[in-house]
Amino acid sequence: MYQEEKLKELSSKFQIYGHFLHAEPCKIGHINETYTVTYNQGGTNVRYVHQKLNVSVFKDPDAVMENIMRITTHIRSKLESQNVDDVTRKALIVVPTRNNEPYYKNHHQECWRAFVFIEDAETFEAALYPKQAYQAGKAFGTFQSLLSDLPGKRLNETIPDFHNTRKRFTTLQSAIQEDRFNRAKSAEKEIEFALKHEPIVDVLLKAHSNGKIPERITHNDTKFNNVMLDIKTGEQMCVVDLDTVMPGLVLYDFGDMVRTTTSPTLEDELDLSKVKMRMPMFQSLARGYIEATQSFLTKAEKSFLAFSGKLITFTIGIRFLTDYLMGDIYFRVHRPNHNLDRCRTQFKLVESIEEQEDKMQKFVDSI
Ligand code: GN1
Ligand code: MG
Repeated sequence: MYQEEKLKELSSKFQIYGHFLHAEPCKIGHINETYTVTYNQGGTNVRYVHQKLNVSVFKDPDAVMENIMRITTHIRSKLESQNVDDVTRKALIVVPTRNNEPYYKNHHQECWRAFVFIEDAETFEAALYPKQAYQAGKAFGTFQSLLSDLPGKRLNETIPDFHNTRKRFTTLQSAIQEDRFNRAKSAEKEIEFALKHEPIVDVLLKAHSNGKIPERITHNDTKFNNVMLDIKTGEQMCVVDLDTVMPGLVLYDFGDMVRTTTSPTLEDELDLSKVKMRMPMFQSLARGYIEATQSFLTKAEKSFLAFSGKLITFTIGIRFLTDYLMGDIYFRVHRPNHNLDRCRTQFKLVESIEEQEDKMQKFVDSI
């Protein structure tokens, strides 16, 4: 997958004027292809991120990059006007091409972009202690808050109906019916679990269509590994992976934070006995998020926070299950049955949330 020549070629396309030294693939993420690239600039090593956008998932790269340019510029100018220090690590910086375009398309029709590498920051697959969960809540809450006054037209929907659980459920139903790879038999229990949960599918969609909860600008992929934490202080610096930032419900964001910060395990953990929703993580996450969003979060939105963890974990679970049944065409897989394993982990977490949902709800109500 890693082609050094290709990356070298890229270095002359962006407004980066150093000498290419080396590149390392970044192994996280199921969709795009990402590299950390080191350049020599007059004797000093500087790093950038080069990333190939997956255009079969993001079908309109211009729309994606238009959003990202608007978002990052807005956040940066807001932080600068507030005299915040260290702005280069608190807002992602897109490096334009030498023709001043936000991305470069090569002769294979691949879309590449470049970002300034955020130094002295790290990411984790799962939260190690509550302070990290607090920082995750704060990071995405702050991000939403910074974008709450983005001027101009509505952001582009880079993937329409991305978190529409009803649509995801319908797609699963047809994948079960078609069973093109003869895999439904091996996922009987998971299919049963999914179908049994149909009653939760429309809850947030209804609350939104009834006008109970508003559309806002949301991140939509709030995995814990998208939060950059300062290596020395552990404080959140910024969030990355902005391709799905678009109009959405804040509950989708909070739900995916619950999914990815509260269990000690990886998303594809095989030992399901280790998968659980840890209450102290949830409490810190909720506290960090509610503190950062107090300027806009409504009572109605807050009332769904605990539920959203279950819903989004379920939704990602059925997306993995659907992809397993459809022959692994969407999420990158690294072993046989990988998507089924991922689905099992999600459903186990849903069960753990269900066991503790009342307590989660009570906690949120108490702040
Ligand atoms: C994908 O590639 P990555 O890890 O950033 C997916 C998310 C899922 C996630 C599950 C565009 O994100 O929606 O929650 O995998 N992104 C897209 O790990 O589908
Ligand atoms: Mg992503």
